Amino acid sequence: MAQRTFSIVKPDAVRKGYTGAILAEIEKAGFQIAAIKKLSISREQAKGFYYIHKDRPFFAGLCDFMSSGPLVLMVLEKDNAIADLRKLMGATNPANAEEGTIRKKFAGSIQENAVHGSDAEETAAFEIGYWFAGFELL
Ligand code: FUP
Repeated sequence: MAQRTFSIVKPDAVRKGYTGAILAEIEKAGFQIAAIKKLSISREQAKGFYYIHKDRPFFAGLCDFMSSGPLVLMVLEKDNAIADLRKLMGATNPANAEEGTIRKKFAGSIQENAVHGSDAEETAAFEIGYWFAGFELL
């Protein structure tokens, strides 16, 4: 059954002009783009999104980075979307990402790692609801 996940083309990848190439990888892998928007977010919005990491040492740097320039927010749909997107993205640290993954191709560092993808059904539901209104997902 089709499942939804939430994804971001992060500011590093947008800045480097990789948005189109990353969207092409995602579509080539069989995902439908159910909703998409490009915007700049505030540090407060980034903090709310990454709240789960609030006590981690990288939290402040991560929120600065995510609010450093425009990003592309997406809801993606396909069978097994959550796990399949994680596989397509590759490891969090691009140094450990497998050949052919988005992070291997486009990420520069563990922080500036090009893409986000939800890691579970509950987080996907939270993340989609955090960035998209119901009317944007008809
Ligand atoms: P992922 O689910 O692969 O995006 O990774 P995590 O949820 O573990 O981390 C969320 C984000 O925090 C990563 F995408 C990048 C950032 N991060 C760091 O900047 N440093 C770290 O050591 C770990 C994660």
